[in-house]
Order: sequence, then C-alpha cells, then structure tokens
Amino acid sequence: MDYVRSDRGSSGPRLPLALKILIAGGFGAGKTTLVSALSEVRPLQTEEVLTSVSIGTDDLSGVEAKTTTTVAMDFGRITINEDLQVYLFGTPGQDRFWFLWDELAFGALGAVVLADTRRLADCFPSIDYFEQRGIPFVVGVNCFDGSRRFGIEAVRQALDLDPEVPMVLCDARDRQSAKLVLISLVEHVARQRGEPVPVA
Ligand SMILES: Nc1nc2c(ncn2[C@@H]2O[C@H](COP(=O)(O)OP(=O)(O)OP(=O)(O)O)[C@@H](O)[C@H]2O)c(=O)[nH]1
Ligand SMILES: [Mg+2]
Repeated sequence: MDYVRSDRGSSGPRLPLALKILIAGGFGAGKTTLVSALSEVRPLQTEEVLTSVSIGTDDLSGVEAKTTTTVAMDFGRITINEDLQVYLFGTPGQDRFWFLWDELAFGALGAVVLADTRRLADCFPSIDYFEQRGIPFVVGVNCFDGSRRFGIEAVRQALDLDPEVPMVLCDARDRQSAKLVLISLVEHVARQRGEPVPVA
C-alpha cells in the first residue's frame, strides 16, 4: 500500500507510517461529524457560521438546523499501532471549495463518500471525482434521524454505483459505526490491489 511518508531510516527516531483517507460527500452529509467521532486527537476543524450572505449559495433544504459549515477541511488522526497512523481529511462540502480537493486527494489511500438520503444527488460530484481519478472509495449512507430509510440496494441503484463499490449504513456520530466504514474501505482497497484483506 502507498503511504504518505515512509521515513524509517536506520538512524534517528522511528516514525510511524501514515495512511491518508478522505472523507467526502455533499454539503451537510456529516463529514465533520464522522472525523470528530473517529479522531483520537481534538480534530482540527475549519467551521464558519452560516450567515444570511450564503442564502442562495448554500442549499439548506433538508438540513435547516445546520448553523456552521466547513470552509477548508477537517483533520483527525487514528493510531493503529506504533508503526501505523491513519490521517483523516474531511473535504469541504460546497462547490466553491473544489479547488482544494486535488491537494487533499494527493497520496490518499482512498475515500469515504458520505451520502444523505434526503439529498442523495449532493454526493454525485464526490463519486464522479473519485471514479474519474481511479481513487478507491466506499459509500457510507449516513442515517439521519427522521430521514426516510431506503434499502441499501435502492440507494446503490440511485447512485448508479459499480457493484464492487461497498456501501455501508452508518451513523456518523457513532465511533463504532464510523470505524466499520473505514474498515470496509481498507478491505476494499486491499481487494482491489490483490493484497491480503486485513483482519479487523
Ligand atoms: N441525526 C444525525 N445527525 C447527524 C449525523 N451526522 C451528522 N449529523 C448532524 O448533521 C449536521 C451536519 O453535520 P456536519 O458534520 O457538519 O456535516 P458536513 O458534511 O461536515 O457539512 P459541511 O462541512 O458544511 O459540508 C450536524 O448538526 C450534525 O450534528 C447522523 O448520523 N445522525
Ligand atoms: Mg464539515
């Protein structure tokens, strides 16, 4: 697998390898929430309050209670063991921050695309982005309270996903649930590369 850095000279301190995983999806799909649930360090967030200036630009239908939005990225970290860390980068959800994506995606192992079934079409651009660049991804269907529940196969059809792309129902606020999404991504990447699938 590719790593962000593999700085392991024989002299000097041993530095852990770092895997980079992107958390993407539409505006308000739960990216910041998922990174916060998973990160062992206080996540770096770049949240700004949504003001009346963004009316007409940021579509709040379905997420009317939302008061802030990510304007650059979220960053979190998970230590797997002393040799391996996972860095999580949450992408900004709005179209006007697309210019940041190529920087964020550089060297990434893969991505989680969070889908909100109340606004499914919002995750199409993320899916297109990773498909076009050949970056492996899984889809996490974030189950918001009160949102209509759809069967996983109905969502797969609506997203027109390749059959091998894993889909996982999740609750972005729940660490255990969020971990299962990451595990499905790592297994998917291993399968794609013909490497042994790690035991969770
Ligand atoms: N009920 C429920 N609420 C959630 C869940 N995930 C996120 N939320 C709430 O949904 C709102 C939006 O979540 P964020 O994590 O800010 O979404 P985001 O994708 O980072 O949004 P942007 O950065 O603006 O694109 C917050 O108020 C969260 O508390 C979930 O799984 N269930
Ligand atoms: Mg956010």
